[in-house]
Amino acid sequence: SATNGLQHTQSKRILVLGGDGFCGWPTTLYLSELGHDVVVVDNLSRRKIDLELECDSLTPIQSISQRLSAWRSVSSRHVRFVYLDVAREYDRLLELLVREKPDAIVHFAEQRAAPYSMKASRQKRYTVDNNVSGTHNLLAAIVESGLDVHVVHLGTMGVYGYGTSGGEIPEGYINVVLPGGRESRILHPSYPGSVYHATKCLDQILFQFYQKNDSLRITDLHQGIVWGTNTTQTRKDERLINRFDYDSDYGTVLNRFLMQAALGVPLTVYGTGGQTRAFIHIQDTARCISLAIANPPEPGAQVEIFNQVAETHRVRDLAKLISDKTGCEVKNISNPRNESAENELDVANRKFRSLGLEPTTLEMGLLDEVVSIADKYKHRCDKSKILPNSFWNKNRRRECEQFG
Ligand code: NAD
Ligand code: USQ
Repeated sequence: SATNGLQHTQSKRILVLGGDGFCGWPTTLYLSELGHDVVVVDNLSRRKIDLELECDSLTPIQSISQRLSAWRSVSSRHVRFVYLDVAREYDRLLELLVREKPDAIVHFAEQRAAPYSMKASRQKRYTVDNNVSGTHNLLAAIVESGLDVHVVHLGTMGVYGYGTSGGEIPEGYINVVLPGGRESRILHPSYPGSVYHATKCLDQILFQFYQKNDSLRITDLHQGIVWGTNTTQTRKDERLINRFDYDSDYGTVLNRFLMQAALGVPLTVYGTGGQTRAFIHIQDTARCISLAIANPPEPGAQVEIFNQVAETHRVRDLAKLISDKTGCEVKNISNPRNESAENELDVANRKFRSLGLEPTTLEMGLLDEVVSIADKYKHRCDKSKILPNSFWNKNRRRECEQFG
């Protein structure tokens, strides 16, 4: 139900930065349905990148004003929209904070595709400028406003790196003995695998500093790969439909495989498919964020870090699961990325479980729903956007061009 794990929530004023995006839109609706007063803040840059890449969401997403008026007609709830660039319009951001006096700010407003961030220098620089400035502007504006706001940031499992750590990945921190014998609790070492993932590591350091210096209250959610498209709220009206990225830059692996199966084209497994990753369903993204909002860190407490993941899977096992289900072919292609070919992954997610989250897993029928959405809209797919066209370095590009 919409209130899964949320018995004690009181209504709050919430800004959702990046609330027009894939995770932000369903989260906005979920928070609004729970009775919070929500304002979406977005510069629509994701829609502009669609134009740049000459690609579109597989699902026919509506403009932000159509989305909000549709939500008003189905729910009688009013969500406002502010068109604002968090990374470039500091003064307007500060004014917005002072005017709205939010209790919580959910921060999704970053360039989030690893392949896009590796395309060329322009996209590398844009990703760093946009993500790091956006996060820093938000923190500086909160300090300047003098408000006590809880920041809930969407980070990534990718900050921990893949293939470098043995054993269970803890939730953010590790206890170490420093040279000289001093004991310390420090952030888990960062091992980013792309320029995008590196910006999330830089965000972590900014959070640590602003917590220490200004006692800001911050929760950083290290989220795994999100799959699925619709939620209980976006299903209420066709005009509320969520984004579905399938192209090689923005489409994430499980949704891409499900869409490829619906189209009847071979599943694009990069390399051996031995990469193990963490996954979470889009409905649980929204649930986790509302749980985080309901459980802010105490003033003065260390940055709260949750691993926002439901389960882990190996890429080739996902391909086999979908191939067994649908009969589609699996194709191993050269890996455009520079990443470990094989890795194990064991992730702690006890904090969200202790707050009552019962995560959705792959077995629970939602795979069929994604395939049927992909099937319904497959006429909108541009097949030329499926194969990789961003490469981590010159060698990867050469291998992909030579061997396919
Ligand atoms: P998305 O690109 O669909 O949404 C991001 C939104 O932020 C877009 O609407 C975009 O227009 C907006 N935005 C970007 N820069 C902005 C700026 N400077 N000012 C105002 N608005 C800006 O991405 P998503 O999939 O919804 O991801 C949201 C967040 O969750 C990201 O920070 C991402 O790193 C994190 N995350 C996503 C996934 C996933 O699988 N999708 C997994 C883990 C973490
Ligand atoms: N992969 C394939 N075939 C494909 C697409 C991807 O084999 O067609 C492989 C990739 O090589 C990679 C894995 O699948 O090993 C995951 O790739 P992805 O594109 O699904 O996910 P990733 O690039 O890691 O990024 C996504 C989101 C990002 C978020 C991250 C969470 O785009 O915003 O931070 O998932 S995590 O991976 O846990 O760091």
